[in-house]
Amino acid sequence: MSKNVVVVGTQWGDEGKGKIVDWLTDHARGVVRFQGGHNAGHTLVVGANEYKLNLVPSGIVREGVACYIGNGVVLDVHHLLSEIRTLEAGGIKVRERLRISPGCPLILGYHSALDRAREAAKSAGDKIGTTGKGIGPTYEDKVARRALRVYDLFDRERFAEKLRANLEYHNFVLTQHLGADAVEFQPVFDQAMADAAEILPMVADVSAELYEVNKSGGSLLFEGAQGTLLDIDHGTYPFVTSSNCVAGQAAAGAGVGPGRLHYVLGITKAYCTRVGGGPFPTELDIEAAGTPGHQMSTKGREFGTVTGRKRRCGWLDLAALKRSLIINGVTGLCITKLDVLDGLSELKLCTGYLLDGKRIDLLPMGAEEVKRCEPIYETMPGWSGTTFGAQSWDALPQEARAYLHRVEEICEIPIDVISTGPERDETILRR
Ligand code: 2SA
Ligand code: MG
Repeated sequence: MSKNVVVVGTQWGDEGKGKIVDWLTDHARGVVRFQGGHNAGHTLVVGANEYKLNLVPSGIVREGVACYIGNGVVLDVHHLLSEIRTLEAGGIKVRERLRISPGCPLILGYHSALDRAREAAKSAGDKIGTTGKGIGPTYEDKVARRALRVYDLFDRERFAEKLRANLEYHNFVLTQHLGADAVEFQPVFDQAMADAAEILPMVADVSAELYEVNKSGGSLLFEGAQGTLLDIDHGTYPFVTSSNCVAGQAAAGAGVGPGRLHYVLGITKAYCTRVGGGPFPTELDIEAAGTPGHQMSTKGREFGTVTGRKRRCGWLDLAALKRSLIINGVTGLCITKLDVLDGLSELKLCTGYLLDGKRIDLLPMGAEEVKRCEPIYETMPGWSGTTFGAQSWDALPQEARAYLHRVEEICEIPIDVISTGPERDETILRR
């Protein structure tokens, strides 16, 4: 019987989803991306090799697993092709195993130009801190019903006509409102047409293929990108990405019925990170040596995979996690990077906030209220032993088990998986 699993980040992204998707892929016939674009950075370590993936689903490093890019993904075809070439140079067969939905909106040169010009025009406190990849402007075009989609690439005339209209519209904004340069038609058109021929063999009816996989008893893994608190609707708006990152989006962004999503695995880092702007109630100083924040930043190697930016770090926020569990309908949690906390004398868990003098225990909606939240902490003893590479629950120090138990208790959710290192076998399965 097929069993489909959705893997989502429950924080602000970079929870370690890529490794878990890769580990789960043993049991799946296909891995599906359903939102976001090449703003995502998924790092996988397999033996001596490290892979950094942006668009290609993490299942690609397992032979025989099919990979799908669903209609909910905004696609920079040129970037995808370069990622494919890099993987192929490393001996991984991609083209035979990757399927791309014809419905993906295309990211074209003017989208990243708009993204960067808009960020540049914002004052320091208002900057979203986007990845500059053109994600937001492309989703805007999609919702405004003017986007060029993958299938448009295969009709030269229609593509040219739509592209001209879009450039006329966006160049006005770029030059008149943002003081940026106009984007020229010809280079965008020529590159798109050259790339079109190369991706054509990979374009397929993803929704129908996923249906067939399930019908024949195969299981699917839906690989979320970014994290719940960056969701366009439920995140700390406007400091969010422009897609829905929640588990329900797996259905709409891949073309599967919601009844076929059987298990939602929420990936939660043992502490929090955030890259880019926006409120972060449990944020710590990461610069002062010898502090917990510094340890999270350095030992956790918290740098953006796409942009190289330093990620902000802070204590695990259970009030935010609870919000995530509700929105995603999480079945069970996977805790990652526990070893980064090894050696800290005490640990703090945020169990709620003081908001305008009142205690609340769920992250509020929108950035303005979140900004005013003062975290309420519960302090727990740290552990002196190491959790790195532990392969069983019993191998964890007693204090580490107590910390995890407390998370389960406060959030009323089981921790089904614990990841104790980047390698596949550095994983504890609890049920
Ligand atoms: P965008 O580019 O429009 O999606 O940016 C909007 C916000 O979403 C955040 N965002 C991310 N946060 C964490 N990880 C992401 N992927 C990369 C990584 C990020 C990187 O894996 O490290 O390399 O900097 C990701 N993508 C988008 C972004 O920071 C904005 O706050
Ligand atoms: Mg990442």
